[in-house]
Amino acid sequence: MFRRKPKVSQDPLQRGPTDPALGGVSLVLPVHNESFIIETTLRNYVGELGERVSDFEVIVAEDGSTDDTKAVLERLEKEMPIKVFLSDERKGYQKALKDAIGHATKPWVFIVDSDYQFAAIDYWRLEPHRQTHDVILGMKAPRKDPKYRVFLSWCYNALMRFFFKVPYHDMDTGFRLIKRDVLESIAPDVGYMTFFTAEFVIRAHYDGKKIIEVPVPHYARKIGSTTIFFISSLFVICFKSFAGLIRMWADFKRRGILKRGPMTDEHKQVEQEAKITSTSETADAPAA
Ligand SMILES: Nc1nc2c(ncn2[C@@H]2O[C@H](COP(=O)(O)OP(=O)(O)O)[C@@H](O)[C@H]2O)c(=O)[nH]1
Ligand SMILES: [Mg+2]
Repeated sequence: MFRRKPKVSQDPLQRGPTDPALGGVSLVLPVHNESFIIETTLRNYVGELGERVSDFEVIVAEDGSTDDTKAVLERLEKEMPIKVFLSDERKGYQKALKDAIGHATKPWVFIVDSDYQFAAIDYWRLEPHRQTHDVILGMKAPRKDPKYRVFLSWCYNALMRFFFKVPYHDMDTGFRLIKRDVLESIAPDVGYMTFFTAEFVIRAHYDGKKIIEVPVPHYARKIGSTTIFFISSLFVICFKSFAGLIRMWADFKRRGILKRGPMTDEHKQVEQEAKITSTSETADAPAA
């Protein structure tokens, strides 16, 4: 139960250039009411990665902001290589992220919270794992958020480990680099839990994808406040998250996914053969 605290590696960072054979990267930034910090975030990420990642694009997914975020983005779009998508209505984090993934065109998608709680330079901690993994999660080491958030997140991750028997410790991270085809195949199924990443990680795990957690530094929010975990709505968020977790667990149990464990190549072959047989049976069946 108790483990040694993960530590950020002190090895010098190899800051690109990336190997073009690994494919380009779409940086996706979900944004809601971040007028004071979004410019800093974008300048840092474009400055650090723009020239060093071969074939790079930036997708900004703004979502129903009621402050000046839209105006700031419209100004920045004229001078920086970014693609901005604005929405008048707030879709919510999960839906906004699913839509934003649809705009990404590169083989890898780097999804990062836009409030600069993760530094652009720490992308290079994830990069070496592109050779061997499908989903690379930046594990906050340590998390620099108010104590109640650290506690809630610890409980949430512990519950997910308990119910789903997964080995991960920071499944709701806001710093993740994921193969686009994996995102595209799994993201449409995400819907039980309130947010996105934790449910995505569990589904990817059972789909047999290779997942790694890499410790990265995390910084306190410099300006603005959380737009998701307002203290006033904490009870409702916790209740909804737990209810979603239980419904997903019941669904996985009913479908035998928990018993089966993560898909192996053998499972995939059996499933493929079953699909071929059922389609050929349908084709052979006489028309009614
Ligand atoms: N697209 C979109 N982004 C959101 C929404 N709510 C928050 N965000 C963004 O999601 C990221 C994480 O939100 P934040 O409130 O900082 O969550 P916390 O770090 O977990 O406290 C930030 O970049 C926000 O701008 C939303 O409704 N839609
Ligand atoms: Mg934040």
